[in-house]
Amino acid sequence: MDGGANLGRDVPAAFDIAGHVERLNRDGYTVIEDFLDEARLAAFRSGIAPYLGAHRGRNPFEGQTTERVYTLVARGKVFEDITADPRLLALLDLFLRPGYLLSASHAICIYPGEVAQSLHTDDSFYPIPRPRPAIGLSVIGAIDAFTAQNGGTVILPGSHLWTQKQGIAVREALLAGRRTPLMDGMFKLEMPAGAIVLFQGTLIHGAGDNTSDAPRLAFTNQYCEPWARTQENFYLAVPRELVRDMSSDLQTLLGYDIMPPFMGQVTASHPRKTLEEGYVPPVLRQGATAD
Ligand SMILES: O=C(O)CCC(=O)C(=O)O
Repeated sequence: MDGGANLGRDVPAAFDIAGHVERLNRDGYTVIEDFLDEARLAAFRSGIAPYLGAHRGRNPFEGQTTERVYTLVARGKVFEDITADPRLLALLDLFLRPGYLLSASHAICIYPGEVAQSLHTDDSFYPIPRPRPAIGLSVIGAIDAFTAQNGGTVILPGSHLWTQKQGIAVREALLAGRRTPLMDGMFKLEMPAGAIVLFQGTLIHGAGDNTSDAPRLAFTNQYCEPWARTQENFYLAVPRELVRDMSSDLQTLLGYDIMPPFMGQVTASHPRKTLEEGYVPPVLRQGATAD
């Protein structure tokens, strides 16, 4: 993947697409430090506040001292904006086919005392042997600054290129409390509030433990190829009345588009037709085979 073009996205001239692409190819991840400015950070905090404080994770993977707020994209304008930020899309355009989808979108609040999440890859549920190109890319964004103490994401640079065997060797070593040379580069990502890390779905990572005395608020948005099944079922989770008012990029991310020649069609019509006011599915209209 080279970083030559931005495919017409409205990105600032100073945004170093080629540098980000180089790091994504080489290390499997790249950090965009100034992704959210102060205004967006404040909007994120006030937008998420009504949803926080009610839940904890139901298993060690979600984190039993961690709170997740799913379907974040549909919970307010700031969440829409960060999901379809042109800088991010300009990078995703270079790794995924046109019509790529939002696969998961949630806030992650790791409370003090949380243990480290097991290391994993975000596209491991696609049963295609490694090494292989990533089927998705993920964002983890810092609303609170990430530190080595508060749960900064643990990353294994270069692991996006590994075989299945290498990943298993690291997981076994960790379970046995051993180290392997494969773990030499492993580190906890520290980044300022407002920064995001964008990484390949094949990169091994996991949330760190929170030994600090404050929560670590973050979000993840994960994107996948248009032919892959998404983790969150946004067709059912996001009401069409909300999708109707979203940007065209976001409508595509939520699946209201076609992957040529006809993947995603709705009764032989374009899925955006379902967003029209008063739309009635053909199956409920006598004599209608399509729109
Ligand atoms: O919150 C983090 O730092 C990582 C979370 C993560 O990797 C996940 O939940 O899949």
